Amino acid sequence: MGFVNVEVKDKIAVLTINRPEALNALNSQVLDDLNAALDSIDVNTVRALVLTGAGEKSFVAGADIGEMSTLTKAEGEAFGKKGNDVFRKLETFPIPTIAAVNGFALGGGCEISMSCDIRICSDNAMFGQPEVGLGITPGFGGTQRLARLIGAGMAKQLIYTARNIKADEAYRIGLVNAVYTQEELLPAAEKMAGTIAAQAPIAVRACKKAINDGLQLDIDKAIELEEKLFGDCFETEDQREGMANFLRKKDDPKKVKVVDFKNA
Ligand code: CO8
Repeated sequence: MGFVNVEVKDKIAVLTINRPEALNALNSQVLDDLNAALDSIDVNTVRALVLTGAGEKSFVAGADIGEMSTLTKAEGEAFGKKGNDVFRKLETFPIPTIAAVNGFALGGGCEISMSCDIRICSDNAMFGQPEVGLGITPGFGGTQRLARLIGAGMAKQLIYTARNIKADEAYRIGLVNAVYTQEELLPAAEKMAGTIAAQAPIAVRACKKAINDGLQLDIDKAIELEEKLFGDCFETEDQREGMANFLRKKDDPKKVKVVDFKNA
């Protein structure tokens, strides 16, 4: 699909942003292709998604500076909206998403990784929001998501100073969950996606919705939302089979089996 490769392996999909000659920088076409790639995923069969970048050097080196350099105010705002619409689609994608950050994740690259549920990275990864050094703000959600993920104080420091950070610091401040060697990164992401895909899909999706939507609500409303989503899991085939499997196991440990959840 143009600048985005989509590979579906059983119940997981791997999306690779593929513009290595520009370190996978996001121009309008890449954003359109990413939008189309997300639309192409059948979320009834695919249960987890991995997002990565082509090549060994870069995940995404930001929005395309060449394309942005001549934009008017109105065009700048429209470009911001274009990116935000795609990133919001990714953030609210019904199934879990994992960013496998395999190198530079700068500007829009850091921002797209933060639109995923989970970030893991290779030891050569570098994160940052260098926009103020270019005379702009992070415009694809960086001011909002970085502050929510690592706290306002650390986000402000990184954004105001335009300082890039390496993988170990990204791990220390909680921007990524784990750091792997370059060779280990994608297999680790696929393994995690596979583990997620083996759980009851209706429940996993409900957890994503509960966490994402709940974080935008006050605690009483958030708990109400959790109750509703918890209730929605009952009477599903997967809830019945998941619990029945546990009870069979109690009767006779030899009856332990991996439940083949049907997404029903
Ligand atoms: N945009 C366009 N092209 C890029 C970008 C980019 N962000 N990053 C790298 N490239 C291109 C280079 O121009 C170069 O192309 P060419 O071979 O034709 O000269 C090629 O990729 C390879 O890059 P380098 O030669 O620079 O590779 P180095 O290893 O020397 O350096 C770096 C790698 C450090 C990543 C360097 O390329 C760099 O600093 N890139 C820019 C990083 C950056 O500032 N990113 C943030 C951009 S701003 C942004 O993302 C805002 C998001 C919100 C937008 C809101 C819209 C309103």
